[in-house]
Formats: sequence, C-alpha cells, structure tokens
Amino acid sequence: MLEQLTQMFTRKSKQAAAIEASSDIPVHVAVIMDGNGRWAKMRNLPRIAGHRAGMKAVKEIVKAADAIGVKYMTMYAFSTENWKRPQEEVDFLMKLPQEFLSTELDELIERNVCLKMLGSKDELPSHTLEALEIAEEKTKGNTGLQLNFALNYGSRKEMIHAMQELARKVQAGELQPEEIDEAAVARHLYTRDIPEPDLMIRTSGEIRLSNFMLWQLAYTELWFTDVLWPDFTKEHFYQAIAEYQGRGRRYGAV
Ligand code: V0D
Repeated sequence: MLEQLTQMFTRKSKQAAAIEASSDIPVHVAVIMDGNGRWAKMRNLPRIAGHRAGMKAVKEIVKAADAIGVKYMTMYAFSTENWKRPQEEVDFLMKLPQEFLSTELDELIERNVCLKMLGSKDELPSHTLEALEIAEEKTKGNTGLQLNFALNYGSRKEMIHAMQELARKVQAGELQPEEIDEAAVARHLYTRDIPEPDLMIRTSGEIRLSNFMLWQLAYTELWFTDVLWPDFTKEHFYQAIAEYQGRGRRYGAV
C-alpha cells in the first residue's frame, strides 16, 4: 500500500518502483550511445537527424536514472576518433551541447544535477567549450545526479596523459616509482573524483569497448543491446538495471 502511494505521488512506473525496491541500484552507469547514424539511414534521413533524435533519448534516460537514484551517469557523446567524420557532421555535433543546454539547463539545475565534461578540452571549438564551462559553473554546487558527458574522450589518450603527469612528478622528485600503484594512476585520470562504473550499456549491437574507459571498466558489468540509441527508452534502461541486479558481482573472488 505504502509502496503504491509512493509510486503514485512520485509518478514512478511500476518497473522503476520494483527496481528501486531491490535496493541494489548501480551508483555509476556509463553509456555508449551508438546507432544514431544507422537509425537515420533506415529512415532515409541525414545522419544529423539521427543525432538530434539521440539527444531526445539522452534526456529521457537521464530522467529515468535520476528517478531510481543513480548517482553518476557518464554518456559517451564524442570520441577522439569522431573528428575523422565529415566536417559538416562534426560541426553539427559540436553545436549539440549548446542546443541541449539551452533547453535543459534550467531543468537540470532545478533537479539538482551537477554537469561535468570528461575528456580533452584542447581541440573543442570555443563556442562548445564555453557552453560546457557555463553549465559546469552553474551546477558545480549541486548535490544530486552527476551527469558526465565524455566529449573528445579517448581512454588511451586519458591514460597517456596520466602517465606523462606521473613521469613528470617522478622526474621532479615528488614521487617514487614504487609509489605508482592503482590508486595513484586512478588519481591522474579524468575520472579521479568519480567511482568506477558499476554498469556499462552499449546500444546498436556492437560488442566492443571502442576506447571507452578501459581502466575504469575493469570490473564493470557490461550490457549490450541491438536497440539503436534513438530508440532506446526508459523501459530498455530499466531492463538493463534489472539484469544487472540479477548478476552476482565478485570482483575476482569466489
Ligand atoms: C550525438 C547521441 C547531448 C550521441 C546523443 C558534442 C551522439 C546526441 C550532448 C551534450 C550528442 C553534451 C554536453 C553537454 C550537454 C549535452 C551531446 C554531443 C553529441 C557531441 F553539456 N547529446 N549529444 N554532445 N549526441
């Protein structure tokens, strides 16, 4: 009875309520949002139409994650390899953060969401970087869901950056080589302040990591679906969470 009432007042779906009741909510969920181009192609639309549809899915999934109490979401939006796409498509993609934030930032602030960018800021156009930095600044004190956008992100690039920082500290005599352990490496990654993902979701039928969080996903549960990202709904998301809850994680122990 109490559960039903709670459900009514929070307008949560039955599926969401059941997941939340299981109490094993993943703290951090990472998502590779794949299949936007294929979604558009199937409809004889330009690829950019797929990206725009994908942005709608981002909004729905972030809400769904927030509703069950996920603390960190990391969305892979643009990889270091994506610069090789046609200039026109890259230019369009680089406008999406502004477009997304112009309609969503106020609501994200209202929902106490803290927004962060994960990746290298070096190559980003100034208009994209500026929108991101304003959003980071406006939400930095928020204590609710932390929403990370991996943008110009590549895991090997991230690890090389960490190795260079560590080497610099050794050279400067600030660090002994023996002091480079897992914790020291983790402290030099973009994710230094974020727990490792508990669950990684990849859409669109590709069963690989594609240079996404290679260090951080060492013990993460991986979940793959053939559903294309623009078609990915909160029901699919909750299915992934429910299957995650049914798996026993052992971290190498028996
Ligand atoms: C295209 C599917 C939201 C994946 C989703 C720069 C590829 C739509 C953002 C976004 C993209 C990024 C930062 C931010 C707010 C929103 C986004 C890109 C692509 C690449 F602060 N969707 N989205 N950024 N796509």
